[in-house]
Amino acid sequence: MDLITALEGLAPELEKGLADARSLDALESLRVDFLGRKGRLAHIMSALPQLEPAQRPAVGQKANAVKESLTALLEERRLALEKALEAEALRRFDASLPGRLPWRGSLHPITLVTQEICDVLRGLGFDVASGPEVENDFYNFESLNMPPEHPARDMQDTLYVSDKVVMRTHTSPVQVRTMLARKPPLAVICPGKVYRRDSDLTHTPMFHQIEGLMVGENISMAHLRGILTAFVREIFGSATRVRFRPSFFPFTEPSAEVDISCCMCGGAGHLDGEPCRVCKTTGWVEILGCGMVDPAVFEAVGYAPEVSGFAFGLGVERVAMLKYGIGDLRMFFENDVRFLGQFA
Ligand code: 2NL
Repeated sequence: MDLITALEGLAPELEKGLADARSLDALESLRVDFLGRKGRLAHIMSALPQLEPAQRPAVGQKANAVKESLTALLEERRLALEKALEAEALRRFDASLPGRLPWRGSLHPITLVTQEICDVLRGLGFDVASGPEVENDFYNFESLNMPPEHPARDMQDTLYVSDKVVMRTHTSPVQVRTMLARKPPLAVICPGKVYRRDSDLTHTPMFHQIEGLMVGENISMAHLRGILTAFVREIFGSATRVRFRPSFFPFTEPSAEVDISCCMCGGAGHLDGEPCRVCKTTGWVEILGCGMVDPAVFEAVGYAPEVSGFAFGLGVERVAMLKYGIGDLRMFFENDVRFLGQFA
């Protein structure tokens, strides 16, 4: 059979194949079969060198024309197939199915409780301040009436960066910096991360603290009591009872610890006849430490001996656990979305 006839037979053959091609893969197989490097067109043209040189141009032109028409046939079929596949996909698409909602994030409970506490204290007249988490010995200890041999500086409790540099063990250094930068009267609270060399069921090496400080003329223990009572009633509810127990801190004198009536059992010590697990049947839970600022602290920041003031400090994790009835401190640090999502 001469080459021209063979070339002319390709298009009808491809059309036959195309009639049965139901997928883009089948189409591609046909393209390779007819137009590929080892396909039918190439096979026919491999006989070209055996022709008389005079016959070659005509066959070559025919081959080009056939190649073009085969390509056009394939392209036409491809467009039709794609259209059909798309129509089929649309037919199957059910616009009435419920959509997949994106997950919505939420603030961490520690952030929420910090914001709530700061909002309440701002309402009572306090400014909010922040400062470095890596501190000099002076701001973290020395200025707070804890001289070099003070037991609170023990390597057991403090994370040392170097001899004179520590991870702050409380947010008091921010208040010291505030006193050095401003003159009394002032009222400031300092929320933030603090660090201790401690890790067990009820302690983590990093936790969150909020400290408050009010300094002025004739600031007394009565102001301390009034402010802190108003504060805990805003946070835990207006029926909350408050009691002050004598305590000790190096930077306050006198010092006290504040208990509130148990927010789980309402102070009864029992819940549905069972002993209350939050207050261990005492009806009270400790919520914060406080006191009148020790004159040695005022001296360290250069304040006149006539000024007076009170200060207090609380652990945010502890408040969050009491407020939300969370029994395990580790929940705050595992970042399990099933836990975190409950505070949205
Ligand atoms: C606690 C007790 C407290 C302070 C923190 C303070 C700060 C300055 C001066 C005096 Cl600048 N005192 N802070 C005072 C008493 C207690 O925290 O149990 N915190 C978790």
